[in-house]
Amino acid sequence: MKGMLSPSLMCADALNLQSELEILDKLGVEYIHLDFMDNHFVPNITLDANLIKAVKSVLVNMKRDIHIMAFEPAQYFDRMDIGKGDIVSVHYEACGETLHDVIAEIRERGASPFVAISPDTKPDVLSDYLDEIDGVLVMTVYPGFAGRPIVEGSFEKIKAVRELLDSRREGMLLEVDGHVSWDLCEKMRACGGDMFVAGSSSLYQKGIDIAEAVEKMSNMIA
Ligand code: S6P
Ligand code: MG
Repeated sequence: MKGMLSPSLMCADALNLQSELEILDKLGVEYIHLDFMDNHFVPNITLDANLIKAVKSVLVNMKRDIHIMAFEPAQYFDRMDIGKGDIVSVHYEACGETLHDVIAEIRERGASPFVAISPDTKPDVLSDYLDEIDGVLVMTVYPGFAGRPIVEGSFEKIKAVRELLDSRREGMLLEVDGHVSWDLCEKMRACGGDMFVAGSSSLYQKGIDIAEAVEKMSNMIA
């Protein structure tokens, strides 16, 4: 599977989101990463559900990659207008016993369910869900904020999740989210990542030319 980019909209220029989205779409970027937080599961709030819905009207080719860092995530699905073509990641740690139902609801809406795991969660917990999901989002920083340092052991964790996914069936996606920097993205790819969330450690560094940066990073994770 070729490596894919998912730039993080929470790191883009908040006063120019529409033009930033249009530029990425025209450049052929595969996904736009949309972080939703409830200020409880994580101590922050970023993109709001109405904004995540509104993004849909601007996209031509790029698909939404929605990462919900919230308890009871299904309550937001209508407001985000979740449907065909979307990837929706919900956190293992936030869902408890409801996770099977939440995954089923994402699937019923025609979207692609992923389970996200925070740095302290072991890959083994994924086993019960692998037959129901299309991929896993591995957090390589503690969720809640951009610009955080990578958590020790993240490369080994990407490798372990890759092995787990491949042992179950072909074509499952592994998304890496957190400190996907110029220095680390190639190693993350070599460890088995397919999709890479690009934020303040790469595409959204100050003064960068976005077209050049997208091309450079696409080549690095090809
Ligand atoms: C963090 C969020 C991430 C960030 C991304 C930012 O809770 O889920 O998607 O947007 O990590 O990238 P960086 O390079 O600043 O870590
Ligand atoms: Mg995220």
